[in-house]
Amino acid sequence: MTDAVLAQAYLALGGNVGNSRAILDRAVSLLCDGKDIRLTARSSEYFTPPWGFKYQPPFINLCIAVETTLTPHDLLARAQEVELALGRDRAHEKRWGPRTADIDIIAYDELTLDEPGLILPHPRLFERAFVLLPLAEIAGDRVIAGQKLNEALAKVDTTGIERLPPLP
Ligand code: A4P
Ligand code: MG
Repeated sequence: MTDAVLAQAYLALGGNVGNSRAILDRAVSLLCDGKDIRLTARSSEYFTPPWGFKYQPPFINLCIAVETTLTPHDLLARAQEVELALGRDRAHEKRWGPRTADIDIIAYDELTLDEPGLILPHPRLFERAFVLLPLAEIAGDRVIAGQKLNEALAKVDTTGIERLPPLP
């Protein structure tokens, strides 16, 4: 990986179908191949109550920081390839419903983008404790859309979220 045009991005991963911890671990490995995308930080995994559509199993969530030579669109395409490789079936799922692996780009450098297929920073970031908690663990002092993540975290309800110990 050359460091000519390196961007820093944050990604949020979540899943609630199958062995989510193993699936998300695989997602991180597939995504961060060390060539176009290099992992620089990884949060703990969290057990989180379902948000949005409540009648579904709890999720496992985590966040990662990466350095990448990919454009934001190519990074999203890569994330969607990994979702697919891990068995995500967009055609048969409901919005905010169960899924094997969901990968959202939370921020890409200081870029703001508002396109039908890609919005940056992620538009629902500040409503989601299941993203803010792991993200603040690895980037609490980072400011996104004018808000420090630690301060944004203090404003959301984290009831029911549990930080999981690392797997042996
Ligand atoms: N898209 C636009 N901007 C972005 C971005 N910054 N990152 C577009 C990723 N994708 C982005 O995504 C729909 C489309 O959003 C993509 O095709 C992409 O072009 P999707 O993954 O199918 O998402 P969605 O379910 O329709 O909506 P959304 O708001 O992205 O929801 P999530 O986060 O995917 O919702 N509860 C807990 N506790 N933990 C979870 O992880 N996840 C969901 C799923 C619901 N409840 C949850 C969790
Ligand atoms: Mg998504």
